[in-house]
Amino acid sequence: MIKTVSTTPYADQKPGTSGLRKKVPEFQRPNYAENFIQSIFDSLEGYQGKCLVIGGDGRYYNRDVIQKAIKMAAANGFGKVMVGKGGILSTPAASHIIRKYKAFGGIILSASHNPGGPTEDFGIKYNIGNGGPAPEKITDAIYERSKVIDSYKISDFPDINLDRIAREDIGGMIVSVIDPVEDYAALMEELFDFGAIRNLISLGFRLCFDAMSAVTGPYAKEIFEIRLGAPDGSVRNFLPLPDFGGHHPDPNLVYCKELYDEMMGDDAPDFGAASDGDGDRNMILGRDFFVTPSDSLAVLAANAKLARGYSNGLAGVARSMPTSAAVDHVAKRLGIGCYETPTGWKFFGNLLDAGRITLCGEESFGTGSDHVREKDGVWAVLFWLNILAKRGESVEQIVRTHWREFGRNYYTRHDYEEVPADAAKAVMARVQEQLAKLPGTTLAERRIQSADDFAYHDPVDGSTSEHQGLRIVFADGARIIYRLSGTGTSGATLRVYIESVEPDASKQNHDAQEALRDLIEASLQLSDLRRLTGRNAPTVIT
Ligand code: VG1
Ligand code: CO
Repeated sequence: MIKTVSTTPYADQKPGTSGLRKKVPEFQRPNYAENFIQSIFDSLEGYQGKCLVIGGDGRYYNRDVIQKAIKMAAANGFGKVMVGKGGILSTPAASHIIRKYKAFGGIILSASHNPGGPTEDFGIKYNIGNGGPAPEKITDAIYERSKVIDSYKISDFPDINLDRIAREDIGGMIVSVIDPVEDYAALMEELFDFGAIRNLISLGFRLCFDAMSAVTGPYAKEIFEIRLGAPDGSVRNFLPLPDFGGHHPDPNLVYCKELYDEMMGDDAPDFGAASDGDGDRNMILGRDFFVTPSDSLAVLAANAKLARGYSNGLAGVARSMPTSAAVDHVAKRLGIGCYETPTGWKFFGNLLDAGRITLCGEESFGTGSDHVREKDGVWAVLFWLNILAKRGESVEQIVRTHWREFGRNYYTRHDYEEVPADAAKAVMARVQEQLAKLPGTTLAERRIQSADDFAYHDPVDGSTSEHQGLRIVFADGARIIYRLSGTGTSGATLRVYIESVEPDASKQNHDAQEALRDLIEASLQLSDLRRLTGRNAPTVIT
């Protein structure tokens, strides 16, 4: 039976960089999740009788919201729901399932790299039929709807058993509980040379993958250990836990310190990698060597032809604005298009759909291609393994050779987390008010060429997205960028991104923090950040 339940709107259901993210207790308020899900459905047209994919990263509250979403999909007239067993689907796997089965769209339950648990974060994101995050036109419509919603529809059948693979007709809708890994693993086998990687591993190459007690565990176990033959134990923290073992499932130098320390220590494996809560991020480490995500994108672009799925070369590449320009140098050499988009994967969708780009990435440990419409952690790891198997060199050798050939973009991001919103806004305002008079002046002994509030004009659909970060660009290619995070759930997170270009091979061996010291200091002075926030140091440096 279908029930129509009356409700009152919440004013704060504005999707951020990647869906709606809030603390679990906020999501547990009466009808909070229901309101948002109904607002999604109310913003869509033409889904009657079609298929909806539902899955999440296994965090606390995942199963509850999945049951609600299934019952609401039935009541709203979807013909079918495909849901991952155990409620599990990594974000890239969900994207693939949507595309492969030509679903109308999907609901992904995740707050990605944010911590999980009863008092931590939860999130809901809607993906469209191309498998990618809904574009701003839709997320804006969802938000508008959520502000006036007065009822939602839900079927009252019993909870679905999510723990066995089955297909049932319930309440006039097919519910199919699917293996979350199978289709995804098959896609990876098409794109990469598993034989070459298996061979590399059989010759003694040691890899270590940290799933951070999040969603990639089952994927990594199946792919790295079972299909590629890495010894048992190569995949760590492989059991998805509702609270990620109490950690931030964020693969960076701070939250994935154990793996990092191991990779920097004696007897380190040849290769280390990690992914985040929902499986779309990746961190790549070689023995005693950290690969900056921006460099990783550039290396993958330069070596793409070594992987089967990209042997015909690349149509073009794209990076988010704060990502370093390392990949631009590769695109130039290859003579292919290079696009600069705002932060967030939703901005790559049109370029991928239009066939303008094949690879894209973000500085925030996100890399992906046209195989799905999300960034993809395990995919990036396999791409690296494929290149390592084909080149027979170490991670460090490959990156250092790359720098010599294309120049090195020294890069760092400084995050100031949980800053009071007013203080963060004041920092942005302080920079904003100076933008107009900066071009032509000198800062950190470099001439400023341009300074603006980044606005993106989508070349495919003609839409414009404004206020995507404040950027200061120097004549020598260096940049300082200030941006407020759109994924945090407490206070504001201020991000400062700093980059310089070093074409001279004899000067490419410095530590990034050292090489960028003058620009970092200049960024603090220009924004008056220390005084306005009371912070003397960033929370996270990558
Ligand atoms: C951050 C990253 C951004 C990424 C987004 C979602 O956003 O900077 O590059 O696309 O997270 O990633 P923000 O607005 O906090 O800077 V995920 O893996 O959290 O879905
Ligand atoms: Co993520």
